[in-house]
Amino acid sequence: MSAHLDASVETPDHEANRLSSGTGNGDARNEMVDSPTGYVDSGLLPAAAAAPATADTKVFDNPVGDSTFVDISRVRVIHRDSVIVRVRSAVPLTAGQLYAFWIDAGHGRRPDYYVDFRPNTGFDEVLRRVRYFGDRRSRFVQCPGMRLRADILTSKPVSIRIPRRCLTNPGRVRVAVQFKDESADTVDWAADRRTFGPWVKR
Ligand SMILES: [Ca+2]
Repeated sequence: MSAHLDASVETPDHEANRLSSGTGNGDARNEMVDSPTGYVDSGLLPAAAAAPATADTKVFDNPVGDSTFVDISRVRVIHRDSVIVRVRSAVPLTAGQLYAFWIDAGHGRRPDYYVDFRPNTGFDEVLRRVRYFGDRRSRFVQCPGMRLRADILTSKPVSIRIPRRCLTNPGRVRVAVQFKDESADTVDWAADRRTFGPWVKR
């Protein structure tokens, strides 16, 4: 994957944003291997490469009982070589829930990336590029190494892991999370509706 660290990319945001249907992901991944498209902001590459293996972690709690069928209780954001988000639910995970994450990678005050998924299902290693909450454009960023986990058979947190290179190696990130019960149409947000948790530095 180091082949993707191409410092010659001038506009990584745009270069990395590839129009995609979201299907045929295997082909898209192969395309990426052959492509010089980089995810890394060339200006940040030397500093990122020399950075010590430090990490920052922020935890923010969410009220229990503020929603039905879905109920976030705690969010932990870890900023290492990947951004890892673990979300505790106060109620058991069930089929028919949708877990949505918005990531602000520091490019202005709005979200930059979005991903959602359902429990116990496969997923494509793809992030959606967004400009604001509710943005549903079909602009995607291939993100090899991304992991999305939600298992209704365990009590483990819902978690995502997104390599920093997919986010153009941000110096800090913050995350907003929404759990939705699609049949009951109830939602719970953390930190709050369309509101991010604290910044988490690298
Ligand atoms: Ca809650």
